[in-house]
Amino acid sequence: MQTLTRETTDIPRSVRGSGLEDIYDKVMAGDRLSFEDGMRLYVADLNAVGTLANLVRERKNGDNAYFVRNQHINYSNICNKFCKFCSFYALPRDANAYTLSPEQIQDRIRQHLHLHVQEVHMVAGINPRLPYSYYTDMLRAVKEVRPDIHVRAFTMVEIAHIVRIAKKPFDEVIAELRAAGLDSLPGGGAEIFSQRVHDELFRQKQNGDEWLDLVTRCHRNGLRSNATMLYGHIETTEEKVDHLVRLRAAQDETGGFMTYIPLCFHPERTELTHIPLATGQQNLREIAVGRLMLDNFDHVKAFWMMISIPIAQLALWYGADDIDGTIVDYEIVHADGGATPYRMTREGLIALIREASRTPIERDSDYRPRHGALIN
Ligand code: V47
Repeated sequence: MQTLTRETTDIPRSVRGSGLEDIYDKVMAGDRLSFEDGMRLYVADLNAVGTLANLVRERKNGDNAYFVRNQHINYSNICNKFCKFCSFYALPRDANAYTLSPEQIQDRIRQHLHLHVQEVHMVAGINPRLPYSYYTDMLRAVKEVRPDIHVRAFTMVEIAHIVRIAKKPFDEVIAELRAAGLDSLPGGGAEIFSQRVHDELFRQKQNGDEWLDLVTRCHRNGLRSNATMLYGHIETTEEKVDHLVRLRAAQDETGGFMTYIPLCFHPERTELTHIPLATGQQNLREIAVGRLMLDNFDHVKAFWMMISIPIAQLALWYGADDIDGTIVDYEIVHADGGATPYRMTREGLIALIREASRTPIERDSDYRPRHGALIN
C-alpha cells in the first residue's frame, strides 16, 4: 500500500515546505489551533499563512466581500484617560476640544439623509462632565431623525462610564440604552489584553479582564458586539496570541461577537511617534492570523481607513471578508500621509472589491444582504 507523503496530498504549493503542513491539516479538519500554533503563524512565510487563512475565509464566506454604508460620529474628543497611543483626545481647556449636543448630532445625521446610510457608529472619549441623560438623549435624537438606522455605539470604556454615572444596576442601564435606540456595540477599547501593556500605555482605563467581563455581560443582555486588537506599538507576539486566545474563549462562552477587526496603530501625533507605522506585510499577517485563530468568529474586517485601500484589497485574499464601509466623518485616525481618502462612496467600495476579484455584497449590520445589494 502506498503511504501518502506531503508531496502526494493536495497541500497548496505555497504551504509546502513552509513548516505549516501540520497546521494545514488542522485547518482542513476544522481543528482548533493552539497558542503555540499562533506563535508559529507570526514567524512563518506570510504567503503560507495567507493561503491557510484564505481557506478558512472562503469556507465561511465564499467569495463574498461585505461592505456597509455607514457614518461615524465621534461625539466628543474630551477624555480623562490619557492613553499614550491616542492622538484624538483633548482636555476641556484645549482649543480643539468639542462635544456635540444631541441637536448637533442630529444635524450630522441630516447631512447624509439623501444617502442610504444604514449604520451610525458613535464612540468618543470619556468626558466626565456629561450626565447620564446625555447618552440616552443622544440615542433618541438619532432615531428621531433616522428611525431605521442601526446605532452601533459605545466601547466598553464608555459603557463602564455610563453605568457608573447612571448609578443604576448594569442590566437596567443596558435595557435603558437599548430602549433609547442602541442596537449593537463596536469593538473598540480592547487594545491589547496584556496587563504589562495596559500599565505602560493606558493605565487610567479599564484593563483586559474588565473589557472581557463587560463585553460578555453585554452579550448576555442581548447586545452583540465586534472585537478589536490594537497592534504595532509595544506589544509582543505572545501578547497578541494571548489576546486572540482570550477573545476566542469569550466567544465560546457567549457567541456574541460578530466581527474581528485588527487595528493598526498610527503613531502620528501620539506620545509614541518614535514607533514606525506597521508595514503592509504586518497588516496582512494580523488579518491572516486573526482569521486562523478566531475559528468561532464569522467575519474578519480589513478597516481600509487605517491600513490603506491597496492593503485592504489584498487583505480580501488573506482572511478578510469585510472592508467596513463608507465611513463618513471618522475622526480618531484618518491620516495616512494623505494616501487614504477620508470617505468612500458605495461605487468606490464596489469598484475596489471588484478590482480585487471578490464579489461585493452591500450588507446590513447583521450581514444580511441589503435589498438589491447582490451586486454581480
Ligand atoms: O479602541 C486609538 C484605536 C479604537 C489610535 O467595531 C487607534 O466595526 C490606531 O474600535 N492608531 C476605536 N488606532 C475604533 C474602533 C473601531 C474602528 C473601526 C471599526 C470598528 C468596529 C471599531 O481606535 C480604539 C483604539 O484601539 N485607536 N488611537 C491610533 N493612534
